[in-house]
Amino acid sequence: PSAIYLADYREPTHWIDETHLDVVIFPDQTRVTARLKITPNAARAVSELVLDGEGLQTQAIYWNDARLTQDDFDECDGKLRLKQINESGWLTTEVIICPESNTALEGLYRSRTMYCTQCEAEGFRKITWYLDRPDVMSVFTTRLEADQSLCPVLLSNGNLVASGSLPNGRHFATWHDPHKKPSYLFALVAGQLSCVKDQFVTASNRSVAIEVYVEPKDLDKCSHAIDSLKRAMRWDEQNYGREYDLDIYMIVAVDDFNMGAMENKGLNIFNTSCVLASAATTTDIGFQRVEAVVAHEYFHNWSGNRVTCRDWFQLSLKEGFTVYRDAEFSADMNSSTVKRIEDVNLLRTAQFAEDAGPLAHPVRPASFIEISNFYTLTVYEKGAELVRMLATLLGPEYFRKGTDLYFERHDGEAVTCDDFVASMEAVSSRDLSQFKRWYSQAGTPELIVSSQYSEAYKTFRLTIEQRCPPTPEAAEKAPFHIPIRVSLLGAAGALPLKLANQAVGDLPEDNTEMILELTKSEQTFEFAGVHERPVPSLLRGFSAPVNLRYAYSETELITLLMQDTDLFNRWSASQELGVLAVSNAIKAGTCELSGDWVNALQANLQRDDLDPAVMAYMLQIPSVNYLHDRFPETDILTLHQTRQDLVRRLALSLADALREKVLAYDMRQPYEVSAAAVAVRSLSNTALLLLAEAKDPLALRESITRFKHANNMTDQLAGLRAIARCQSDNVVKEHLAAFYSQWKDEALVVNQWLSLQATRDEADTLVAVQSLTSHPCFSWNNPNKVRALAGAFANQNPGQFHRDDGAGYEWLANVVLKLNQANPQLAARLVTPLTQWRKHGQRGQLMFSQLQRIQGATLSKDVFEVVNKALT
Ligand code: DPP
Ligand code: ZN
Repeated sequence: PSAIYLADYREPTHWIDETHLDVVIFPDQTRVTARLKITPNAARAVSELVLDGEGLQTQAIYWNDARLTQDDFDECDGKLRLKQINESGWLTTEVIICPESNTALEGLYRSRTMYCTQCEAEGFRKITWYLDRPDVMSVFTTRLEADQSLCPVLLSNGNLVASGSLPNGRHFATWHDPHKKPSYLFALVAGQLSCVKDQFVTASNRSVAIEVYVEPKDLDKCSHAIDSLKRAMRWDEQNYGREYDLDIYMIVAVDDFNMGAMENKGLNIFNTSCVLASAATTTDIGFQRVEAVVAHEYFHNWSGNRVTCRDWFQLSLKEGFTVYRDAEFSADMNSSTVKRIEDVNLLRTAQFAEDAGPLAHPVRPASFIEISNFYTLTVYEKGAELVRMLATLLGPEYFRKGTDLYFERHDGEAVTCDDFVASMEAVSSRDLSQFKRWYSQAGTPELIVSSQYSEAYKTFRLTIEQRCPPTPEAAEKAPFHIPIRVSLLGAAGALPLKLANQAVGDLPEDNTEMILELTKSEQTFEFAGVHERPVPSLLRGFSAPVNLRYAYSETELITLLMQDTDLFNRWSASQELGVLAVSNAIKAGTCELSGDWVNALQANLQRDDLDPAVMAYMLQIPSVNYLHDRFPETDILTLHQTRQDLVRRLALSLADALREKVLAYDMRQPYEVSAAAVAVRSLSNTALLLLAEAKDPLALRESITRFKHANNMTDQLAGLRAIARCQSDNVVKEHLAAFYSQWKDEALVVNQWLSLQATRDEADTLVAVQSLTSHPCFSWNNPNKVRALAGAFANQNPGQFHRDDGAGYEWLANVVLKLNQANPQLAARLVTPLTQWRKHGQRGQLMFSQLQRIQGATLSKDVFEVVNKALT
């Protein structure tokens, strides 16, 4: 396999103005006839037309209704070449495909009772011959035909324009999508599905039908998705002036799905895990995920579908922007601080590691072998941070003007990240050329900050240096343009800020917070009129995706933890205190907790003006992965044990306050997913789990009570997790068995059951995990199951995955080899933890040899790219 490069981008040689598909489904044999209106692209003046296709059995090809012979075309290596296409005309191809044997879940495939599609990024070529690239946009008309009883429901994009019965128990439906779209947004569904209907009235008073299609057993789990959709539709009207543009919006829930969900025009296809929700079967986190993903896919209708990507290097244009949009939506619907904490945790623990490893790539990559490998945390989460920084630099008013201009300028077009930034520049008259380095340079910049207070001059200076480590695409980095939100905390709160060279007239009314713009490798910012030595509150709200280094003393961190007016930074200080404790423990070889830290947490636990959900996060010691980033020289198992020890000691020291939180919780309240209710559960369950780590007698009792008498999945699972941490092996097994027999018919709950077992830090966990792969509930063909077991084991069980004997690595490599050809996308994702081998010293050699073993097999493009980059 070879790489393709952004620098080689050329416009397509031909356009496809209209696409007429006829899809005739028979068991084991689906016939696809595509009639394409082709027009040469005058700008290219190339007469050869080269179409993409994979795994198609070509039956016939016609040009303007004349059947072509073998001399007229050439079919090889996934390309169909037609020589003299110099003028407009109709190309018709007939192919046979077999969705039943499609385990890669790309293109058209069968999942349980239905046929469905996944075309992003390059799956459409597995359905028919096409110019399968996002800058070729076409108007689609799709006729579906199938057996009426096997596939009573027939759906595609746009509006239903015809339907009816046919002889032999068959029927058909024809759908027309009036909006031009690239092939990756095509979708069809055919199967046995039930439907929940609702409607939404848009700001301009148009009525939109909402239809959610699920298996009949899941009909009672759709209301949360529908409510979330309606909230998202309203929110996008109010916050971005974007209205929905078709008369119908459909969502289909599919159990076998590689991604979370897919934004196909008018016909979203969702992984069941991102759409179904009920109190009995779904945790609070699950409910919030459904809300976020439903909103994300809906927001794509503008940021992705109406304005799409010119090429796949621009993926973050739609994904980064849409993740930013869904994050702001979730922040508005729930606790904004909690949302920010969750996102920053993900960035710091996983995206930073990606950006520091062999697979690091810029938000806009310059090359790739397999685009599926670039649906990454960098493209999504870091990409969203770039949009957030633009919003910070411009301020809300100009940012909104910028998005309005972007949508207006480019409606119906396929564009680039540069076009997005150009709209921001146009409305704000700011020069963002340096900012654009964020799109082309990989790596997480490090900010090294120092300060100097002058008692005599009443000045406070912040000197900020930026460095960015080398990444595969470049050793040297030019300085980034970094917005740093700061406050200075004095004894009585945040101080008014004035830079030494700033005129008083330029100051805003509330000037206790300021955005410093770092553009050089090193800069000093001097504040004047500072009458006491302040504690700087830096990078508030995580205003840039960087590693901040400032030598805070413990006392300063505690001041931030208790008094910062930015709640996010109070949490951030709590994490830094955790890092400090780990650092002390590593140095001293024992784990003494600082009394001041414990007292501060205690005091926070007793405050009633603090969001309990944020408090719950303040009680968390940073994850092992994050700690490993901070202490790269320390072995991962040492870090894991140190962390566990710290968690236990923290629980012991806070035991009284934690017990109070457990006992104050009333389990019998009716379940509600409001931010306030979620917060109370979160703190109470966090307290229970901490006490369970310390084997506190209350946890022994309460874990069982919570498991047995919970009226919702959040509490029941919290009970089970606590049981797994504090009870004897027999009691744990007994409750795991009880949980399974209670929920064996609910696939999504069974996933939780698998994950819980895969993340147990016990010597026999790997054996248990291996034997679970032969459990009747498990299937290698279902990505959710594989992720719940193998993904959870490799990513969330540091203690067992990194076993000294390397058996954890070996098993993961076996899983990757098993899935390599069957489901390349999934396999390539699962291999990720092994790619971090360089961080693991001696242990890393064991990971390395497993990567080599994988490399020795005949690899799919997906796995090939990841493994080869990891080994270079
Ligand atoms: N369906 C994936 C997402 O929405 C890819 N577009 O992020
Ligand atoms: Zn997306």
